[in-house]
Amino acid sequence: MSYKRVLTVQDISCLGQCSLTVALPVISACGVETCILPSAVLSTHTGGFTGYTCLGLTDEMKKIISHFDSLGAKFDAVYTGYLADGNQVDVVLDIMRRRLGSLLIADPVMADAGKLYPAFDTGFVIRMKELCSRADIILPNITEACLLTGAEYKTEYDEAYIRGLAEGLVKLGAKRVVLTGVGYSEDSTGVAVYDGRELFYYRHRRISKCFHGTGDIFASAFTGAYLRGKTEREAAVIAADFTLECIENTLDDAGHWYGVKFEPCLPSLGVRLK
Ligand code: PXL
Repeated sequence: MSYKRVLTVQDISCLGQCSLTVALPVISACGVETCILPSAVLSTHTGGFTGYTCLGLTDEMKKIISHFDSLGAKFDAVYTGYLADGNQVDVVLDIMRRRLGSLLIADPVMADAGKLYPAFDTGFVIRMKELCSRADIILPNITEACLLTGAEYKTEYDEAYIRGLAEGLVKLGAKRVVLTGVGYSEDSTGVAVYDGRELFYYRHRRISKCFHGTGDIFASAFTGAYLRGKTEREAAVIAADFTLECIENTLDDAGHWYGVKFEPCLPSLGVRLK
């Protein structure tokens, strides 16, 4: 088996089961070496906790990149998630300009359910557009796709609307689009993969309760599976099924509101990748 190495750029939320505390175990469970470039340290994620602390690490990121470069470090892919501010887009672009990574997988983490996350404004959306325009694969949810393309956010839509979003994102410059949270009926959701020509759709059961961190679970499992040689479609299906399994494992615990209990599900990733 070829051994792959990814550099993931996202925050450390010390409590909250998202970003790096999800990406490290999930990608590692896929059998892929996971190097990290922390964008910020937060006490918790920003979705539902109040009074969180946040230390942006832009200056340190620049130093880390220079050191990596001096070592001749190379990564099969750079996978980006939550960035602390728009300036960090320049850091990611610098990683690619220095050719430390050959493939850029960008999850434009900034919004959900029609709303930007608390830390972001429209200036951040403009910077995220720039990042996505350079990416090989992007993994937005519908809210993020709307912000990136200027399309109207809808909760009910048809395939033409989803195709329009995917086309808009490819027009922006992204080579491939993996759109999450795409549901055409009340009891189902799914993922759409667009390669600039064909729109592939994978539908699965929808659980009405919303959980934080599931976008990071999906993007991490997708990245791990893709680096293990799965196609974009196969990786999207594996990631969607795994995310659903993690949500199902959390449903019976009403007190566990801030993330999903993904840890007991990690062994199934190896099985899914066989
Ligand atoms: O799961 C996405 C995410 C990552 N990191 C931080 C967040 C969020 C979503 O709210 O707040 C800090």
